[in-house]
Amino acid sequence: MDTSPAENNFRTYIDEHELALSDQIITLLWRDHPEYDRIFDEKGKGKCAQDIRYHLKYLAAAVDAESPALFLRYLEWVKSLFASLNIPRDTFLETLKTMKEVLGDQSSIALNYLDEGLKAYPELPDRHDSFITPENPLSGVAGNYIQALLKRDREGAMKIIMQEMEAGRDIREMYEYVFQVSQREIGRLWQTGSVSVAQEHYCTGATQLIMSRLYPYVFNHEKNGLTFIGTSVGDELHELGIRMVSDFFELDGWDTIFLGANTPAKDILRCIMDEQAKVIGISVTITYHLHKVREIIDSIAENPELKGVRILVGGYPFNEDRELWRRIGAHGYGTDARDAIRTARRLVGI
Ligand code: B12
Repeated sequence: MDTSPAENNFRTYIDEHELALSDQIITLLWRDHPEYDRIFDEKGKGKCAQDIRYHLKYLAAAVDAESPALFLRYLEWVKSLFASLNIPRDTFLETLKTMKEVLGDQSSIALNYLDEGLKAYPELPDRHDSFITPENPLSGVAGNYIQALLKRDREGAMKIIMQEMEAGRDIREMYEYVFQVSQREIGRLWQTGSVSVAQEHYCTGATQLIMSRLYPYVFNHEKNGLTFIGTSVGDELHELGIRMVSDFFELDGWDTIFLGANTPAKDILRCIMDEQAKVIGISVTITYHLHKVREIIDSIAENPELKGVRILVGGYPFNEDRELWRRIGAHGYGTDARDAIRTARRLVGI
Protein backbone atom coordinates (compact mmCIF):
# COMPACT_ATOMS: atom_id res chain seq x y z
CA MET A 1 0.00 0.00 0.00
CA ASP A 2 1.25 3.40 -0.87
CA THR A 3 0.39 5.23 2.36
CA SER A 4 1.64 8.75 2.89
CA PRO A 5 4.15 9.15 5.72
CA ALA A 6 1.64 11.22 7.71
CA GLU A 7 -1.05 8.54 7.60
CA ASN A 8 1.53 5.83 8.24
CA ASN A 9 2.50 7.83 11.32
CA PHE A 10 -1.12 7.88 12.39
CA ARG A 11 -1.10 4.12 13.01
CA THR A 12 2.17 4.37 14.91
CA TYR A 13 0.77 7.35 16.83
CA ILE A 14 -2.32 5.33 17.83
CA ASP A 15 -0.15 2.34 18.82
CA GLU A 16 1.96 4.53 21.05
CA HIS A 17 -0.80 6.66 22.57
CA GLU A 18 -3.86 4.40 22.72
CA LEU A 19 -3.94 4.32 26.53
CA ALA A 20 -3.58 8.09 26.99
CA LEU A 21 -6.10 8.74 24.20
CA SER A 22 -8.72 6.37 25.61
CA ASP A 23 -8.31 8.00 29.06
CA GLN A 24 -8.79 11.43 27.53
CA ILE A 25 -11.87 10.31 25.58
CA ILE A 26 -13.39 8.72 28.70
CA THR A 27 -12.76 11.90 30.75
CA LEU A 28 -14.47 14.09 28.16
CA LEU A 29 -17.38 11.67 27.70
CA TRP A 30 -18.07 11.52 31.43
CA ARG A 31 -17.68 15.31 31.77
CA ASP A 32 -20.28 15.92 29.05
CA HIS A 33 -22.56 13.06 30.11
CA PRO A 34 -22.74 12.79 33.89
CA GLU A 35 -25.68 10.39 33.37
CA TYR A 36 -23.15 7.72 32.23
CA ASP A 37 -22.41 7.16 35.91
CA ARG A 38 -25.91 5.69 36.19
CA ILE A 39 -25.47 3.48 33.09
CA PHE A 40 -21.93 2.16 33.72
CA ASP A 41 -20.32 1.04 37.00
CA GLU A 42 -16.50 1.23 37.40
CA LYS A 43 -16.05 -2.10 35.61
CA GLY A 44 -18.31 -0.93 32.77
CA LYS A 45 -16.32 2.29 32.50
CA GLY A 46 -13.13 0.21 32.20
CA LYS A 47 -14.75 -1.84 29.42
CA CYS A 48 -15.73 1.38 27.61
CA ALA A 49 -12.07 2.47 27.73
CA GLN A 50 -11.00 -0.91 26.33
CA ASP A 51 -13.61 -0.66 23.54
CA ILE A 52 -12.33 2.82 22.67
CA ARG A 53 -8.85 1.36 22.20
CA TYR A 54 -10.35 -1.16 19.73
CA HIS A 55 -12.20 1.68 17.89
CA LEU A 56 -8.90 3.57 17.60
CA LYS A 57 -7.00 0.53 16.36
CA TYR A 58 -9.61 -0.31 13.71
CA LEU A 59 -9.75 3.34 12.61
CA ALA A 60 -5.95 3.50 12.29
CA ALA A 61 -5.87 0.20 10.39
CA ALA A 62 -8.54 1.40 7.95
CA VAL A 63 -6.65 4.67 7.36
CA ASP A 64 -3.43 2.72 6.88
CA ALA A 65 -5.17 0.45 4.35
CA GLU A 66 -6.79 3.46 2.62
CA SER A 67 -10.10 1.77 3.13
CA PRO A 68 -13.13 3.69 4.43
CA ALA A 69 -15.08 0.47 3.76
CA LEU A 70 -13.12 -1.40 6.44
CA PHE A 71 -14.03 1.22 9.05
CA LEU A 72 -17.71 1.17 8.02
CA ARG A 73 -17.81 -2.64 8.27
CA TYR A 74 -16.27 -2.34 11.72
CA LEU A 75 -18.95 0.16 12.79
CA GLU A 76 -21.61 -2.23 11.51
CA TRP A 77 -20.06 -5.03 13.56
CA VAL A 78 -19.96 -2.83 16.70
CA LYS A 79 -23.55 -1.77 16.14
CA SER A 80 -24.85 -5.33 16.15
CA LEU A 81 -22.57 -6.37 19.02
CA PHE A 82 -23.65 -3.43 21.20
CA ALA A 83 -27.32 -4.03 20.33
CA SER A 84 -27.01 -7.58 21.66
CA LEU A 85 -25.34 -6.26 24.84
CA ASN A 86 -28.10 -3.63 25.27
CA ILE A 87 -25.58 -0.79 25.22
CA PRO A 88 -27.50 2.41 24.38
CA ARG A 89 -26.84 3.38 20.77
CA ASP A 90 -26.23 7.06 21.57
CA THR A 91 -23.22 6.28 23.77
CA PHE A 92 -21.37 4.87 20.76
CA LEU A 93 -22.24 7.88 18.59
CA GLU A 94 -21.08 10.21 21.37
CA THR A 95 -17.86 8.18 21.61
CA LEU A 96 -17.17 8.62 17.89
CA LYS A 97 -17.77 12.38 18.18
CA THR A 98 -15.44 12.63 21.16
CA MET A 99 -12.81 10.60 19.29
CA LYS A 100 -12.94 13.26 16.58
CA GLU A 101 -12.48 16.00 19.15
CA VAL A 102 -9.51 14.31 20.83
CA LEU A 103 -7.76 13.25 17.62
CA GLY A 104 -7.88 16.89 16.45
CA ASP A 105 -5.55 17.41 13.53
CA GLN A 106 -3.57 14.17 13.85
CA SER A 107 -5.02 12.83 10.59
CA SER A 108 -7.46 14.56 8.26
CA ILE A 109 -8.23 11.19 6.68
CA ALA A 110 -9.18 9.69 10.06
CA LEU A 111 -11.51 12.64 10.69
CA ASN A 112 -13.13 12.05 7.28
CA TYR A 113 -13.62 8.36 8.09
CA LEU A 114 -15.24 9.31 11.42
CA ASP A 115 -17.54 11.82 9.67
CA GLU A 116 -18.51 9.23 7.06
CA GLY A 117 -19.10 6.71 9.81
CA LEU A 118 -21.30 9.07 11.82
CA LYS A 119 -23.32 9.82 8.69
CA ALA A 120 -23.75 6.18 7.68
CA TYR A 121 -24.32 4.77 11.16
CA PRO A 122 -28.14 5.12 11.43
CA GLU A 123 -28.63 3.07 8.27
CA LEU A 124 -26.15 0.30 9.09
CA PRO A 125 -27.88 -3.03 9.81
CA ASP A 126 -27.69 -4.30 13.38
CA ARG A 127 -28.91 -7.82 12.63
CA HIS A 128 -27.40 -10.45 10.38
CA ASP A 129 -29.13 -13.43 8.82
CA SER A 130 -28.05 -16.97 9.55
CA PHE A 131 -25.09 -18.31 7.57
CA ILE A 132 -27.06 -21.52 7.01
CA THR A 133 -28.97 -20.48 3.92
CA PRO A 134 -31.48 -22.51 1.87
CA GLU A 135 -29.04 -22.38 -1.09
CA ASN A 136 -26.49 -24.38 0.91
CA PRO A 137 -26.68 -27.93 -0.55
CA LEU A 138 -25.73 -29.32 2.88
CA SER A 139 -27.85 -26.96 5.00
CA GLY A 140 -29.51 -29.88 6.80
CA VAL A 141 -26.17 -31.46 7.67
CA ALA A 142 -24.75 -28.11 8.80
CA GLY A 143 -27.80 -27.43 10.99
CA ASN A 144 -27.61 -30.86 12.65
CA TYR A 145 -23.86 -30.52 13.09
CA ILE A 146 -24.20 -27.17 14.91
CA GLN A 147 -27.04 -28.48 17.05
CA ALA A 148 -24.89 -31.45 18.13
CA LEU A 149 -21.93 -29.21 18.98
CA LEU A 150 -24.07 -26.74 20.92
CA LYS A 151 -25.32 -29.69 22.98
CA ARG A 152 -21.65 -30.55 23.64
CA ASP A 153 -22.13 -33.79 21.71
CA ARG A 154 -18.81 -34.01 19.86
CA GLU A 155 -19.24 -37.72 19.14
CA GLY A 156 -22.70 -37.09 17.64
CA ALA A 157 -21.24 -34.29 15.48
CA MET A 158 -18.45 -36.62 14.35
CA LYS A 159 -21.00 -39.32 13.41
CA ILE A 160 -22.94 -36.84 11.24
CA ILE A 161 -19.77 -36.06 9.31
CA MET A 162 -18.52 -39.66 9.01
CA GLN A 163 -21.90 -40.82 7.70
CA GLU A 164 -21.67 -38.24 4.91
CA MET A 165 -18.08 -39.20 4.10
CA GLU A 166 -18.90 -42.89 3.99
CA ALA A 167 -21.76 -42.09 1.60
CA GLY A 168 -19.13 -40.64 -0.76
CA ARG A 169 -19.41 -36.92 -0.05
CA ASP A 170 -16.53 -34.81 -1.47
CA ILE A 171 -14.41 -33.57 1.44
CA ARG A 172 -14.25 -30.08 -0.10
CA GLU A 173 -18.01 -29.80 0.15
CA MET A 174 -17.82 -30.85 3.78
CA TYR A 175 -15.33 -28.06 4.45
CA GLU A 176 -17.24 -25.37 2.56
CA TYR A 177 -20.82 -26.20 3.34
CA VAL A 178 -20.51 -27.59 6.85
CA PHE A 179 -17.32 -26.54 8.69
CA GLN A 180 -16.92 -23.04 7.26
CA VAL A 181 -20.60 -22.25 7.49
CA SER A 182 -20.95 -23.60 11.04
CA GLN A 183 -17.89 -21.67 12.25
CA ARG A 184 -19.30 -18.45 10.83
CA GLU A 185 -22.72 -19.20 12.29
CA ILE A 186 -21.19 -19.82 15.73
CA GLY A 187 -19.46 -16.43 15.37
CA ARG A 188 -22.78 -14.79 14.53
CA LEU A 189 -24.48 -16.46 17.49
CA TRP A 190 -21.68 -15.22 19.76
CA GLN A 191 -22.00 -11.71 18.33
CA THR A 192 -25.74 -11.68 19.05
CA GLY A 193 -25.23 -12.94 22.58
CA SER A 194 -26.82 -16.36 21.93
CA VAL A 195 -23.74 -18.47 22.66
CA SER A 196 -20.89 -17.97 25.11
CA VAL A 197 -17.16 -17.72 24.42
CA ALA A 198 -16.83 -21.17 26.03
CA GLN A 199 -19.34 -22.66 23.56
CA GLU A 200 -17.50 -21.05 20.64
CA HIS A 201 -14.17 -22.49 21.89
CA TYR A 202 -15.74 -25.94 22.28
CA CYS A 203 -17.20 -25.88 18.75
CA THR A 204 -13.92 -24.68 17.20
CA GLY A 205 -11.89 -27.31 19.08
CA ALA A 206 -14.32 -30.05 18.05
CA THR A 207 -14.26 -28.98 14.39
CA GLN A 208 -10.45 -28.95 14.40
CA LEU A 209 -10.46 -32.46 15.87
CA ILE A 210 -12.98 -33.73 13.32
CA MET A 211 -11.00 -32.16 10.45
CA SER A 212 -7.92 -34.04 11.67
CA ARG A 213 -9.86 -37.31 11.61
CA LEU A 214 -10.65 -36.64 7.95
CA TYR A 215 -6.97 -36.38 6.98
CA PRO A 216 -6.89 -39.81 5.30
CA TYR A 217 -9.25 -38.21 2.73
CA VAL A 218 -6.89 -35.24 2.27
CA PHE A 219 -3.42 -36.75 1.98
CA ASN A 220 -3.70 -39.34 -0.79
CA HIS A 221 -3.49 -37.42 -4.00
CA GLU A 222 -1.13 -37.33 -6.95
CA LYS A 223 1.51 -34.61 -6.55
CA ASN A 224 2.12 -31.73 -8.96
CA GLY A 225 5.66 -30.99 -7.68
CA LEU A 226 4.79 -27.54 -6.32
CA THR A 227 4.92 -26.38 -2.70
CA PHE A 228 2.46 -24.13 -0.90
CA ILE A 229 2.99 -22.55 2.50
CA GLY A 230 -0.06 -21.41 4.47
CA THR A 231 0.26 -19.11 7.46
CA SER A 232 -1.47 -16.51 9.58
CA VAL A 233 0.46 -13.37 10.53
CA GLY A 234 2.01 -12.57 13.93
CA ASP A 235 -0.55 -11.99 16.75
CA GLU A 236 -3.31 -13.51 14.63
CA LEU A 237 -4.97 -16.46 16.39
CA HIS A 238 -7.45 -17.36 13.66
CA GLU A 239 -6.05 -20.33 11.78
CA LEU A 240 -8.95 -22.48 10.67
CA GLY A 241 -9.46 -20.56 7.41
CA ILE A 242 -5.85 -20.92 6.28
CA ARG A 243 -5.82 -24.55 7.42
CA MET A 244 -8.79 -25.15 5.15
CA VAL A 245 -7.02 -23.34 2.31
CA SER A 246 -3.88 -25.46 2.87
CA ASP A 247 -5.94 -28.67 2.79
CA PHE A 248 -7.52 -27.61 -0.52
CA PHE A 249 -3.99 -27.16 -1.92
CA GLU A 250 -3.03 -30.62 -0.67
CA LEU A 251 -6.14 -32.02 -2.36
CA ASP A 252 -5.09 -30.22 -5.56
CA GLY A 253 -1.76 -32.08 -5.57
CA TRP A 254 0.53 -29.51 -3.93
CA ASP A 255 2.97 -30.28 -1.15
CA THR A 256 1.69 -28.13 1.68
CA ILE A 257 3.29 -26.67 4.75
CA PHE A 258 0.73 -25.31 7.18
CA LEU A 259 2.39 -23.00 9.69
CA GLY A 260 -0.80 -22.08 11.54
CA ALA A 261 -1.44 -19.02 13.65
CA ASN A 262 0.81 -16.28 14.95
CA THR A 263 3.91 -16.97 12.82
CA PRO A 264 6.78 -14.43 13.05
CA ALA A 265 7.72 -12.85 9.69
CA LYS A 266 11.37 -13.96 9.75
CA ASP A 267 10.36 -17.61 10.20
CA ILE A 268 7.92 -17.39 7.30
CA LEU A 269 10.72 -16.07 5.07
CA ARG A 270 13.14 -18.77 6.22
CA CYS A 271 10.53 -21.44 5.50
CA ILE A 272 9.85 -20.14 1.96
CA MET A 273 13.58 -20.34 1.20
CA ASP A 274 14.17 -23.74 2.82
CA GLU A 275 11.17 -25.33 1.16
CA GLN A 276 11.51 -23.55 -2.22
CA ALA A 277 7.82 -22.74 -2.04
CA LYS A 278 6.15 -21.50 -5.21
CA VAL A 279 3.17 -19.88 -3.47
CA ILE A 280 2.80 -18.42 0.00
CA GLY A 281 -0.71 -17.90 1.36
CA ILE A 282 -1.02 -15.27 4.07
CA SER A 283 -4.17 -15.11 6.16
CA VAL A 284 -5.45 -12.32 8.36
CA THR A 285 -8.75 -11.98 10.19
CA ILE A 286 -8.36 -9.05 12.54
CA THR A 287 -8.15 -5.81 10.56
CA TYR A 288 -5.53 -4.21 12.79
CA HIS A 289 -3.09 -7.02 11.92
CA LEU A 290 -3.13 -6.00 8.25
CA HIS A 291 0.14 -4.05 8.49
CA LYS A 292 1.84 -7.34 9.39
CA VAL A 293 0.74 -8.77 6.04
CA ARG A 294 2.29 -5.77 4.34
CA GLU A 295 5.52 -6.21 6.33
CA ILE A 296 5.84 -9.82 5.11
CA ILE A 297 5.06 -8.84 1.52
CA ASP A 298 7.66 -6.07 1.65
CA SER A 299 10.31 -8.41 3.08
CA ILE A 300 9.63 -10.96 0.34
CA ALA A 301 9.81 -8.25 -2.34
CA GLU A 302 13.13 -6.97 -0.94
CA ASN A 303 14.74 -10.41 -1.01
CA PRO A 304 16.21 -11.26 -4.46
CA GLU A 305 16.21 -14.99 -3.60
CA LEU A 306 12.40 -14.88 -3.34
CA LYS A 307 11.77 -13.17 -6.67
CA GLY A 308 9.68 -16.00 -8.16
CA VAL A 309 7.46 -16.56 -5.12
CA ARG A 310 3.81 -15.72 -5.70
CA ILE A 311 1.96 -14.13 -2.79
CA LEU A 312 -1.67 -14.94 -2.16
CA VAL A 313 -3.69 -13.23 0.59
CA GLY A 314 -7.09 -13.81 2.10
CA GLY A 315 -9.29 -13.59 5.18
CA TYR A 316 -11.97 -11.36 6.70
CA PRO A 317 -10.71 -7.83 5.75
CA PHE A 318 -9.94 -8.90 2.18
CA ASN A 319 -13.49 -10.13 1.81
CA GLU A 320 -14.81 -6.81 3.14
CA ASP A 321 -12.78 -4.69 0.73
CA ARG A 322 -12.35 -6.62 -2.51
CA GLU A 323 -9.61 -4.33 -3.90
CA LEU A 324 -7.47 -4.34 -0.76
CA TRP A 325 -5.21 -7.19 -1.96
CA ARG A 326 -3.97 -5.00 -4.81
CA ARG A 327 -3.13 -2.06 -2.54
CA ILE A 328 -1.29 -4.29 -0.11
CA GLY A 329 1.00 -5.54 -2.89
CA ALA A 330 -0.08 -9.21 -3.15
CA HIS A 331 -0.12 -11.09 -6.46
CA GLY A 332 -3.56 -12.52 -5.86
CA TYR A 333 -6.44 -13.06 -3.46
CA GLY A 334 -9.04 -15.73 -2.84
CA THR A 335 -12.48 -15.25 -1.33
CA ASP A 336 -12.38 -18.81 0.00
CA ALA A 337 -10.43 -22.06 -0.27
CA ARG A 338 -11.85 -23.01 -3.67
CA ASP A 339 -11.13 -19.58 -5.12
CA ALA A 340 -7.61 -19.71 -3.61
CA ILE A 341 -6.81 -22.73 -5.79
CA ARG A 342 -8.18 -21.05 -8.92
CA THR A 343 -6.04 -17.95 -8.32
CA ALA A 344 -2.88 -19.91 -7.42
CA ARG A 345 -3.15 -22.06 -10.54
CA ARG A 346 -3.47 -18.93 -12.67
CA LEU A 347 -0.47 -17.34 -10.92
CA VAL A 348 1.84 -20.29 -11.55
CA GLY A 349 0.40 -21.06 -15.00
CA ILE A 350 -0.96 -24.58 -14.48
C1 B12 B 1 -13.06 -19.45 15.98
C2 B12 B 1 -12.94 -17.97 16.14
C3 B12 B 1 -11.96 -17.48 17.01
C4 B12 B 1 -10.94 -18.39 17.68
C5 B12 B 1 -9.87 -18.80 16.63
C6 B12 B 1 -9.31 -20.19 16.92
C7 B12 B 1 -8.54 -20.79 15.79
N1 B12 B 1 -7.75 -21.76 16.18
O1 B12 B 1 -8.63 -20.41 14.61
C8 B12 B 1 -10.40 -17.47 18.83
C9 B12 B 1 -11.16 -17.76 20.10
C10 B12 B 1 -8.91 -17.54 19.12
C11 B12 B 1 -10.83 -16.08 18.34
C12 B12 B 1 -10.33 -14.91 18.87
C13 B12 B 1 -10.77 -13.64 18.52
N2 B12 B 1 -11.78 -13.36 17.68
CO1 B12 B 1 -12.63 -14.66 16.55
N3 B12 B 1 -13.75 -15.79 15.55
C14 B12 B 1 -13.79 -17.08 15.42
C15 B12 B 1 -14.97 -17.47 14.48
C16 B12 B 1 -16.16 -17.87 15.33
C17 B12 B 1 -14.71 -18.55 13.46
C18 B12 B 1 -13.43 -18.35 12.62
C19 B12 B 1 -13.39 -19.49 11.63
O2 B12 B 1 -12.94 -20.56 11.96
N4 B12 B 1 -13.98 -19.27 10.43
C20 B12 B 1 -14.13 -20.30 9.42
C21 B12 B 1 -13.11 -20.13 8.31
C22 B12 B 1 -13.14 -21.34 7.40
O3 B12 B 1 -13.48 -18.98 7.55
P1 B12 B 1 -12.43 -17.84 7.22
O4 B12 B 1 -11.52 -17.65 8.36
O5 B12 B 1 -13.17 -16.67 6.72
O6 B12 B 1 -11.55 -18.45 6.04
C23 B12 B 1 -11.98 -18.59 4.68
C24 B12 B 1 -11.79 -17.32 3.82
O7 B12 B 1 -11.74 -16.13 4.56
C25 B12 B 1 -10.54 -17.57 3.04
N5 B12 B 1 -9.23 -17.29 3.62
C26 B12 B 1 -8.83 -17.18 4.89
N6 B12 B 1 -7.50 -17.04 4.97
C27 B12 B 1 -7.03 -17.06 3.71
C28 B12 B 1 -5.73 -16.95 3.21
C29 B12 B 1 -5.54 -17.01 1.83
C30 B12 B 1 -4.15 -16.93 1.31
C31 B12 B 1 -6.65 -17.15 0.96
C32 B12 B 1 -6.44 -17.15 -0.50
C33 B12 B 1 -7.95 -17.26 1.46
C34 B12 B 1 -8.12 -17.23 2.83
O8 B12 B 1 -10.61 -18.98 2.83
C35 B12 B 1 -11.03 -19.60 4.05
C36 B12 B 1 -11.63 -20.95 3.75
O9 B12 B 1 -12.65 -20.89 2.79
C37 B12 B 1 -15.18 -16.10 13.72
C38 B12 B 1 -16.54 -15.95 13.06
C39 B12 B 1 -16.42 -15.83 11.53
N7 B12 B 1 -17.32 -15.13 10.90
O10 B12 B 1 -15.51 -16.35 10.91
C40 B12 B 1 -14.82 -15.10 14.84
C41 B12 B 1 -14.37 -13.69 14.48
C42 B12 B 1 -13.48 -13.72 13.24
N8 B12 B 1 -13.60 -13.29 15.65
C43 B12 B 1 -13.78 -12.06 15.98
C44 B12 B 1 -13.15 -11.40 17.07
C45 B12 B 1 -13.60 -9.99 17.38
C46 B12 B 1 -12.14 -12.03 17.82
C47 B12 B 1 -11.35 -11.41 18.97
C48 B12 B 1 -10.86 -9.97 18.74
C49 B12 B 1 -12.25 -11.49 20.22
C50 B12 B 1 -11.65 -10.90 21.47
N9 B12 B 1 -12.17 -9.79 21.87
O11 B12 B 1 -10.73 -11.45 22.01
C51 B12 B 1 -10.17 -12.40 19.12
C52 B12 B 1 -8.91 -11.99 18.35
C53 B12 B 1 -7.77 -12.93 18.58
C54 B12 B 1 -6.56 -12.69 17.71
N10 B12 B 1 -5.55 -12.00 18.24
O12 B12 B 1 -6.51 -13.11 16.56
C55 B12 B 1 -14.77 -11.36 15.05
C56 B12 B 1 -14.08 -10.41 14.07
C57 B12 B 1 -14.93 -9.18 13.83
C58 B12 B 1 -14.22 -8.04 13.21
N11 B12 B 1 -15.00 -7.04 12.85
O13 B12 B 1 -13.03 -8.00 13.05
C59 B12 B 1 -15.51 -12.61 14.40
C60 B12 B 1 -16.04 -12.36 12.97
C61 B12 B 1 -16.68 -13.01 15.34
C62 B12 B 1 -17.89 -12.14 15.22
N12 B12 B 1 -18.91 -12.55 14.49
O14 B12 B 1 -17.94 -11.11 15.82
N13 B12 B 1 -11.78 -16.17 17.38
